[in-house]
Amino acid sequence: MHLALPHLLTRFFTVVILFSLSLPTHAQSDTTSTLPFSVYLEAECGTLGSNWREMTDSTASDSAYIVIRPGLVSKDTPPADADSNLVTFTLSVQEADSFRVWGRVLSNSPDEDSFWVRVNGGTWQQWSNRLRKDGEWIWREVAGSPFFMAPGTATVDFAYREPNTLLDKVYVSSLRASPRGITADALNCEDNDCANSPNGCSDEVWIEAECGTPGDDWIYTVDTEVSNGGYFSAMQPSNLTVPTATDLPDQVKYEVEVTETGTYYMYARMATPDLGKNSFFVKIDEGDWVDFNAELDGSDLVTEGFEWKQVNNMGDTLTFDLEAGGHTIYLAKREAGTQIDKLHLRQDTIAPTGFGKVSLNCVGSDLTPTRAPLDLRSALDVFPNPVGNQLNVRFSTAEVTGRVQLQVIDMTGRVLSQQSYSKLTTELQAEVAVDALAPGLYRVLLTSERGVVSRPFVKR
Ligand SMILES: [Ca+2]
Ligand SMILES: [Ca+2]
Repeated sequence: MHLALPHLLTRFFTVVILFSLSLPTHAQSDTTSTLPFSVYLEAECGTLGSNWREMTDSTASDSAYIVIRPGLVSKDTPPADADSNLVTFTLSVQEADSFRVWGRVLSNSPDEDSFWVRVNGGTWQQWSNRLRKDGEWIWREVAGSPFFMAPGTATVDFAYREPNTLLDKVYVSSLRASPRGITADALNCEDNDCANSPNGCSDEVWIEAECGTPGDDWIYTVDTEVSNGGYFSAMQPSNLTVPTATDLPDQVKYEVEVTETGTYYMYARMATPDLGKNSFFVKIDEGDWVDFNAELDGSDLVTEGFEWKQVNNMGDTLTFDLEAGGHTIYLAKREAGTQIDKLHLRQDTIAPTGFGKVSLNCVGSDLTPTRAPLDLRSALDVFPNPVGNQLNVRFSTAEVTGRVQLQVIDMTGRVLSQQSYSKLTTELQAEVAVDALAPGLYRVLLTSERGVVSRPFVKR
């Protein structure tokens, strides 16, 4: 079946193109991403416009939520694009990907259960479906999600629609798993983003365990209640023998950058399901392997859920003298089933809390087994190119059926228009009016359950 959709995008093209078109085209990946990214943001720690109120509630995450000032309603269209009307969340995206956005919301009435939401200043989405459940806090995915985001600073704006819809927390993730509960640590209440404020991170290193390069004996587990939505553990059987080589299947390798020469302690955010699953080996560069299997005083290493533990050598204090520059950390299996969420190097013995700061190592490794990569790029064709007034989009593959989102974005990743289709057969065809676009370079993006695929095009 061929779908012809002549008036697809015309009405959206009122957005002014603000950015120069000389930006490098390699800023966006043409293939499905393979690296996980997920962060929580407290609503009350966002940038709140003056029309928003922070309220307290012991059942909300961090005991606080936000709500629009009484009397403000904007049901048919978004309210005026003024700072006072918005709540803005800012985050650093390291790799182009399709990101799901969720909100933890509470509504008590069918006339009090909606917001407007947009990403990177793109099209406002009316989010008014399923926000209400018996006056309870619930996690729901916002309308229009997932959204494509390019590397760099990304923003998520909420604006009011109906009154008295409460927003507690926001979750942004490249993973499909649903957020749960309120225990996960939010990124935005303290200065926890090393990409946004590198000075605060200059004397320390943060490493997501699941973003290293693992051998075949490691398992990646998605868990939306741990840092970056996942952790590593080694497969059975355990191996208590100190390793004698590197790059073996039961090891994980991390390439890290240390910006300050100094003496470092290592911390691990980890969970020990039982006393037979509470140890691993670690080494840095050409150093000796360290047998980490006990608390610092030599007692049994036990955690309650995930906790930060100071890494030591069979109970003895351990430090690493590191020059500024690149280093390699190796992790090796000791007891299978020990769960490792995150690693941290710092120059004192103050244990981190929560998720710590955002790791910068979740880029660049094609080996991290997160989602099965599916390169659908050859299935997507856009023509003519360069284009004058009407762009033809053809997506031919039997691999993808179901809901498909078509977006036109500029070279900063800003969504200029979007439309959803139900792809029932092998081929989807759409005609996109682009006459309102300023001359320059753009990209068509198709998001499906199997991932993101994109093609650049030039508007004459
Ligand atoms: Ca909150
Ligand atoms: Ca993690």
